[in-house]
This record gives sequence, C-alpha cells and structure tokens, in this order.
Amino acid sequence: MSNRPVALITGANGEIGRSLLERLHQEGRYDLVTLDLTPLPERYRPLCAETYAGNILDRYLLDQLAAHHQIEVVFHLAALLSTRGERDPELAHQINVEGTLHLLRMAQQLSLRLGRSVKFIFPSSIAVYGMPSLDEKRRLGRVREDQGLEPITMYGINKLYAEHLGRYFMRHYRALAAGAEGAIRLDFRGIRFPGLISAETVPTGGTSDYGPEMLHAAAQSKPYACFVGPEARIPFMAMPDAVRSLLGLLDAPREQLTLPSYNVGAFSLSAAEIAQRVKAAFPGAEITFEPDPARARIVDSWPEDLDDARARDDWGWNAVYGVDRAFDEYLVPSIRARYQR
Ligand code: AKB
Repeated sequence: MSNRPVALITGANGEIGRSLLERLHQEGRYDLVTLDLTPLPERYRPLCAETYAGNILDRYLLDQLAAHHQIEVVFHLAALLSTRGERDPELAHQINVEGTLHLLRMAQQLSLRLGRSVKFIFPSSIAVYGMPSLDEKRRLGRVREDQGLEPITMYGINKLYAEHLGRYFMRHYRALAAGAEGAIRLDFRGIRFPGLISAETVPTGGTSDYGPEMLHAAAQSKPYACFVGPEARIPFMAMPDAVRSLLGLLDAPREQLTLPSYNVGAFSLSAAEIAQRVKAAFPGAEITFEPDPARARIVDSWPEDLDDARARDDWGWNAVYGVDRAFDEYLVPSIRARYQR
C-alpha cells in the first residue's frame, strides 16, 4: 500500500464500477479498495490495492474495511436496479437503503477518526422521478431536480430516500448529541444519472437496459425484441461521460455545491431513434418491438430529459458525448471492435 489516499468503490464489479476503476487507476490519485458481492475478474485486480468479495449488509465486514484502510472517498455504486427491484422489492430495500445506511455510517465514523470529511459519492437515477401520465411527461420535458418526485418503483423510492439519508448525514446527523454543532460530518454528493450505455458491458436488472441491449445484440448479429414501444423516450448517457461526471463532482469545491444531488444530462432518445441509429451502424440488425406493459410503464414514468443547469452552474458539468459523438465515436466503433476480437 502506498501513502496515497484510499478510495473505496462498492459495486466495483458493475458497469459503472469497472469503468470508474480503470479511470481512477489511470489517474493514480488513489489506492483503490473494492467491495462487490462477486470477486473482481482477474484483469481488474492489479488496478486495486485490495479487493473484497462480500455483502454491503455485512456490518462486520464494513468495520474491518474501515479498520484496515484510511478511506477518504467512498463511491457507493452497489445497488439493485429497477427491474430486479420490482421482482424482489424487500431485497431492493435492504440493499439500496440499509446497505447505503451502513456505508454512510462507516463514512461518518471515518470522518470523525480522520478529523476531516470523507467524500461520499452516490449515483442516483432518473428513477427518482415519477411522471403521473404521458401528457405530463411531455409537458414537463426537461425536469429540474425538484420536479415530479413521485417514483413508482422500489428502486426509485430507495434512491430518493438514500439521497435524503445522505443529506441528513451531511447536515443533521445526531443533531441532539452533545457537541453536534460544528461536528465533523461526511461530505455527501449525489448524481442523478440517465440510462447509461457502455461499449464494454451489457447491464443487468435495469429498465433502461433496452438501449444498450439493442446495440450489443446488433453487434453480435442477434435479433432483439425491445420491451418498450418505439415512442418510449428517456435520457441516456455514454459511460465515459458518467465517469467524468462522478470525478467532476468529486473535485468540485464544497462551497460551490448548492444541492445534495444533481441531474446530469447528455441526450434524449426514443426507442425508435435508438433502433434507427443501431440499424444505420449495423444494417443487418433485426429489431422488433414487443412491449412488456409493466416495464414500459416504468420507462413512461421516467422523464423525457433532465435539466442539468445546476450541475453546469455549480461545478462546470458539460457532457462531452452528445448523441452523434456517443454513437459515431464511442459506442459503435468500440462495440464493433469488441465483438470482432
Ligand atoms: C435502471 O434502469 O434501473 C437504471 C437506472 C435508470 O437507474 N439503469
């Protein structure tokens, strides 16, 4: 172990986790410690100072982690996504809420021990929003952080509550305890992501998965039946931008941050528009629409687009990958290369 500060990444084996690990390793600012239910694949282990396979609900394991590593930054990525969460809502609650509570408690204790605030970076989601109807979804268009917060999925409810928990730990934790005023508290920073599309991995358990699934299926010459209708529209973002946004928020001076959780936007597409782009890149692609009413309803409840003015103003957020660049320079060439290997 070097004398660099330590960053803990939970859910490191997931889509965001793997990309973030690679990027943080390239930057070399932190010793990386990871925690995931499943062991990290061999190729990622050399990037880390230490890897742990275990459950975020295991408080003893978290205590061990905190005792052995001087963690200064936590990227808490572990979560059960929206489709999996609807199949097992109680498990979603345990992982997304109780698990987050354990990590927040650990980060708070570490902040006291270090004598400075541990940064807690939390990916939230468009799932925190709930549009009551398609008319309202169209009327609202790009939603601000304070609009339409009536999520219809367990996952969305969990993420919204976890944002509040983070705000509570940062500003009000144990307000009645002696010496609470002026006590050191963790530094919570949340990001509400659109559906993410990576060229490297196919997501599992989400409801925005039809975007990446369509693309990865076409690149492998597999037919794809899309589980939402052609008109379904939500915002998406390319994975490199998602990682950039996490690091941008991490580095923002605390005094410039005016919200506990920020929208970040890149582009908005209907399922038909994704299919069109996929077919243009892979002319043999066989894409059909066979909507699953329950999953389609979830997508309809999410906003068409995100208003990310606050992130732009407060910490200079700006997506590098607009829709053309995302498809032409990142997704299509990388996915093509990936399946030709
Ligand atoms: C999901 O589909 O559950 C996630 C999300 C939008 O947060 N990708």
